[in-house]
Amino acid sequence: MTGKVEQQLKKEIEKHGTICLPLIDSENSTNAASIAKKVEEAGASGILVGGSSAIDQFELANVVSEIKKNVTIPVILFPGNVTGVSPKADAILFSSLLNSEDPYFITGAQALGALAVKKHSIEPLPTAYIIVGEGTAAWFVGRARAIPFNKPNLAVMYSLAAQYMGMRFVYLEAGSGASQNVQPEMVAAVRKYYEGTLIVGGGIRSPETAGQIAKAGADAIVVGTMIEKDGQWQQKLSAMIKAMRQARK
Ligand code: 1GP
Repeated sequence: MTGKVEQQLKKEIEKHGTICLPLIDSENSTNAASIAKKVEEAGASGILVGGSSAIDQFELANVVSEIKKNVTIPVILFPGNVTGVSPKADAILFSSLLNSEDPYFITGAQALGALAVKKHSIEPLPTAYIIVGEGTAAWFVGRARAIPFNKPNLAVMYSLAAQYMGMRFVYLEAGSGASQNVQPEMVAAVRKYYEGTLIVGGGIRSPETAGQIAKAGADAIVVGTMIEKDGQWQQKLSAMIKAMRQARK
């Protein structure tokens, strides 16, 4: 039962090998609408909106509406809690933080938020959210028992479990602004086993790194902090997207 956005993302992945899904944090981004336009022009295939500490639903709703007016690519919610559900979005990474120590982040928030997703006809993308490395907001807020960066097998175990539980997306997350990104070795190990859509994010800030992660087998790469301020990052983002696409040729 795959919806419109999921099919569109699949087509983009077939076309480009690896796609870019920039993340706009509704609470940290200045001028989200203009940022959205720029990322679309740079070649992004969709826009994630959310963040682990975004709790203002009114602000989120405004940001989503403004972005929707400015772009044609899908706007996908990336919630850190039930407050991350917003009516105007096209889809939501309906995520379970598989390696949290708190059941609230594994099934609790999901049960609380599910009816709102249904009510507003937001397309749910069933996602296993797996946190790698410590010290970030996602790690702290989500009470994660983080997978060490040098233990790819642990990420494989969680990803395969996610597949067997029917989750069509896995998001390997080092956390926003992470001092190191998920290593290509871990991405490659997960890719070998996990058959769904593999998203990787956190601390990816250069074309070289983006290319390495793409080459290792990521279907989608998330870039957040770099595009937060409405500044001169557009060329760099285009170079990163180019590197992702070339890596898969
Ligand atoms: C965070 O993976 C995303 O949830 C993006 O990370 O902000 O470090 O690019 P950065």
